[in-house]
Amino acid sequence: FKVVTQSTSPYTDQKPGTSGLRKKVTVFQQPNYLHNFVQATFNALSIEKVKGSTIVISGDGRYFSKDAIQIIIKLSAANGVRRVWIGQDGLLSTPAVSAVIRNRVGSDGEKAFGAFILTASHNPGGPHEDFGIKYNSENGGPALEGLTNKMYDLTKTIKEYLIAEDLPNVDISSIGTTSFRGPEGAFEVEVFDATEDYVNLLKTIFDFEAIKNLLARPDFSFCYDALHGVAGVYAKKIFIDELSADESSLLNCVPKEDFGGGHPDPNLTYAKELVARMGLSKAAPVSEPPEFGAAADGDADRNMILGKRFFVTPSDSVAIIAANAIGSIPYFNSGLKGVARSMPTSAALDVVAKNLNLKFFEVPTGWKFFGNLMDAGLCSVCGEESFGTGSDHIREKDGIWAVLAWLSILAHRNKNVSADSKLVTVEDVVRQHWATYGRHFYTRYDYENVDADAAKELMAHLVKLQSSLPEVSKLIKQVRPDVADVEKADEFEYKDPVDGSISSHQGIRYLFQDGSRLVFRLSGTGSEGATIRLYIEQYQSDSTKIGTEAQDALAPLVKVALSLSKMQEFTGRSSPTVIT
Ligand code: VG1
Ligand code: CO
Repeated sequence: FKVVTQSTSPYTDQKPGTSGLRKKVTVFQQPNYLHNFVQATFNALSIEKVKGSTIVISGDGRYFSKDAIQIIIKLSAANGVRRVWIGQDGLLSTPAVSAVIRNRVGSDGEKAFGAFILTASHNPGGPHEDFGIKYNSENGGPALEGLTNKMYDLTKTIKEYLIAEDLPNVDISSIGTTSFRGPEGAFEVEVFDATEDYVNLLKTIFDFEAIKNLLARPDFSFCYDALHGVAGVYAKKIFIDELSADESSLLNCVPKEDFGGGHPDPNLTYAKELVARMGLSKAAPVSEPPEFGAAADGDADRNMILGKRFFVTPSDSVAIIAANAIGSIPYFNSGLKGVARSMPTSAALDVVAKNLNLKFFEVPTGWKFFGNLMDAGLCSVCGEESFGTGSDHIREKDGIWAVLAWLSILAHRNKNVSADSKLVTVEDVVRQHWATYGRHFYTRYDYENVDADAAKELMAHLVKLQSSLPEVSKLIKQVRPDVADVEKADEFEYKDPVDGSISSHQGIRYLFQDGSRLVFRLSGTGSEGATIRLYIEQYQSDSTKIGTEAQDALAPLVKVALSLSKMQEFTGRSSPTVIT
């Protein structure tokens, strides 16, 4: 093939958000839009480093992925990449990409330098929906802000890109290697089994035999919903082939370009089928729901864990995994190096860390901040309230890992429970946890696609309010005299303990005297308008009160949050789009 230098003009909107660049497919289809971003990434990495390297390109299979993969192959070839690795059909979950970067070794001993992950995660897919691209670095984790800022700067001035225009499209549907010759020598495209590296890694972490025995119990039943995302590929391999679960336990496990028209976000609103099957839908009651249910998002890094008629909040989930890891999960048998959560995630994990005397970190929203801690050996288990849980086995959150972690805990708890006595259930595990550590009532209100200026004004109003706490307390007392006073209010800022970098404006916090918290943030993953996230949390250690319904327990704080922020006044919304 020949290398052609094409001239191009910059786009002004290519700033990566919380997790890569996410836009409508139609935006990505503009002339040179994807080309510019990929070339800017290569330039930011430095062309010397890109030359001769191995790069992974794959994603969740959403609409436009197939076209994007062929374009990125041609750009990679022209920029001197030596080898491209692609999961069969262009599919690799985000955690699998991380595993491939960290663990896959090529025929001549080489490893991957980085990856382009093609996904917009939990956002819908299709010709009129979202596409996304994210670059992951050599440690298997999302590019850090230093790199993404550099990429963004370069997209604003880009004048040309290099492309191998005459390189034929590569067949990515079958496993095998295709070789080409360019001006600088050989260029290879290797298509491999998407499950291989990832499943091998998971087998070194969990006791598959113990999980298999749990799934085989007559009193246990299981259900997994991939919401037509890429998790389906792994679910078949792991739950059916490896763990011998019944085919009928898989829902929506065929990956689709448009996720079957759904919203591939594993929460109580969007994972409707699973929620109904688990007996959590008032409109569609079922007589005998499964004991365990779980769902994933489009790129399979998120998870939702459900018991029979029972929802586990993601903030509780990470705390419970941390509290039970040792003994249940062989990978952790030598102990936990530390634990971490994102700032808006509830403090349930903090209490576990304190009790078990573990190192603890609070980082801004987005998985990239956990990576440095893990690379430095400071953190083993971490999580976010947004249905993200994971560990230092890779540098991304991991949806299937979380499911296997829960199954491991249940297997361990039921090890000595015979099939004719009562099974220890998901609900039992959670209630016992609350009884030991207290309960953090938690809810998140999302206001999606709000007018961007209105959202900014609301945030500015909340920051301004922070300058007078007596004033805030007065306002609160007018609405709910039973709510505690605000003790501290600020904008969260994080100093990375490893590299010293500072991330500011990471969310507006109101911290109450009784440990309750209100947090306000603007989403960095949307593709139009603004999304306001309101996080509400209250701690309860009184054992007679921990059984209350979350929405009832939190009602006073919700009222305070809506009134302090003047939500309806600024946004015109009387209720949120999604409550989780
Ligand atoms: C959201 C979540 C955040 C998560 C991010 C990426 O970001 O709140 O916790 O890390 O999505 O998840 P934001 O900026 O919209 O609040 V995923 O599954 O899109 O990689
Ligand atoms: Co995701």
